[in-house]
Amino acid sequence: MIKSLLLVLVVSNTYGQNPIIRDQFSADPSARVFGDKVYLFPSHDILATEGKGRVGWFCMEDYHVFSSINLTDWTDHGPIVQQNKVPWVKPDSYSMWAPDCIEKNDKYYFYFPSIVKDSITKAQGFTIGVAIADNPEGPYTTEFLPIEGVRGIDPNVFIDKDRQAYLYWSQGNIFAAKLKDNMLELDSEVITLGELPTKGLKEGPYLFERKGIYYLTYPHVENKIERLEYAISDNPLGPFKVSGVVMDESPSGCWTNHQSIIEFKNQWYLFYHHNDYSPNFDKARSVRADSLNFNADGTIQKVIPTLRGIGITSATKEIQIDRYSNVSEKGTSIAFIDTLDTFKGWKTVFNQSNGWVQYNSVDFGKKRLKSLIIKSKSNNGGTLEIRSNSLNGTVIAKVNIPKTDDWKEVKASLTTFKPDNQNLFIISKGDNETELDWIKFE
Ligand code: FUB
Repeated sequence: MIKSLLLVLVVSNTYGQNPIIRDQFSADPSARVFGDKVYLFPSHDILATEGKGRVGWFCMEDYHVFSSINLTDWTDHGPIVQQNKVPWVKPDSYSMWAPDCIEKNDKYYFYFPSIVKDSITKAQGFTIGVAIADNPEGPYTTEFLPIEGVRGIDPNVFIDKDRQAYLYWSQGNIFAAKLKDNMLELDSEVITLGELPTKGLKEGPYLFERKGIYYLTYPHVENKIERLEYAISDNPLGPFKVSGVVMDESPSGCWTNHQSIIEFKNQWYLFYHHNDYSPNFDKARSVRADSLNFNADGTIQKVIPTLRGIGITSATKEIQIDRYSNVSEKGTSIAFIDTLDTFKGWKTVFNQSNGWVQYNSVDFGKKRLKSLIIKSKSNNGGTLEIRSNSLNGTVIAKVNIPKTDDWKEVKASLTTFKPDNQNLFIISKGDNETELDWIKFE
C-alpha cells in the first residue's frame, strides 16, 4: 500500500506519446503498477564529458522515478538514488545501469547495479544493491553493502502468488535465485537459466506471470543488435522454453533495447527504449511504451513500435501530431524543431496537397469547444484541414496559415464540435511547405 502525506519534490511534468519522458534521456524502463498509478524506474543516461564518465559509452550518475495516473501525463519525482551517496558504489563510475523496484509489505525495494568500490568487498566490477522506501517516490535509504553472492547487471525482482520473491540478473547469461523474506539476501543457490539461446548476448531479464504462465523476457543479440525475446515456463525458475520475439531490432540501429511488461486497467503494455532524442549516439536513450496483446494460447503478439504510444490525449492540451498513429506515403515528413536542442521536439512538415497525418485517441470531452489553435509556420502560406475519424470524415476546422518566417499561433473557429474520443486527421490543402508544431482546442 502506498503511504500518503509524504512530501516529495515534484520536479516536472512531461506528456504522453513516444518518447514518454521529454526533458531528459531515460532508458531501461522498469514500469510497475503500485496502487492506482504506474511508476517508471528507468536508467538516466547523460552525456559523458572528459573527467565525467567514459566518452562514447553509457554514462549515468543517478535514478529518477516518474509516475502517471493515465499513461499520458508523467510526473518526474526527481532523483532517488545518486552514485556518490551510495556507500558501496565507486563514486566516479557513472554506471547506474538498469534498475527495478518492487513492493513488499508496504515497503518499496529499489534494486540497482553499479560498480563496487575496491575497498568495500572482494568483488570487482558490477554488483547489485538495494535501497528501501515507504513510498515509491522515495525517499530511499540505501543498504550499506550490495547483495552478497550477486555479480552482474540488470536486476529484476518477481514475487509469486505464494509471496516467494525471486531475483534475476544478467552477466552474459541470465541468473536467478530466491530472495529471503527481508528482500536483501539470497535464499538459494544461484541458477543459470540454461535453456535460453547460447549464441549472442542476453541481458535485461524481466519476468512476469499471466494465467499460470511465467514469461521470462530478455533482450538478445540474435543477429547484430538486440531484439526483445521471451521464454515461458510453469515455474519462476524454469526450465524455460524459448517462445518468440516481443519486438524486432530497431530499424534505425539503436544497439540496446530493454523491456518491462505490465497490466494496467485491463490492458497490457510494453515499456522499452529507443534513441529518439539522440539519433547519432545510441547510448543516450528514451523510454517508450506501446500496447501489448496476447494470443488465445498465451503467446505474445509481436509489438510494432509506434510514435503515438499509449494513453489518451486531451483536446485542450498541445497535441504533438508529429507523434502520429499513421501518415501518408507522400507529402509529409517529420523533423526536429532544433537539431542543436532535440528536446525541443519535432515538427510535421507538409509539402504536398493531400499529405496527411493521423493522430489517434484525442478526448474532446462533453463541453462544446469552439476554436482551434495551431502553432505553425509557412513561408508562402498554407491551408490545413482537420477531420474527425477518417480522411473523409467530418471537417472539424479549416485553417489558413498566413505567410510567416517564424512560428505563429493561428486561431480558427471550429466548423463543428464532436464530443468524446476521436482520431484526428490533419490534411494539407495546398502544395506550399507548411510546418506544424502542435494543435490544441479551446
Ligand atoms: O543501460 C545500460 C545497459 O544497456 C543496460 O543495463 C542493458 O540492459 C542495456 O540496455
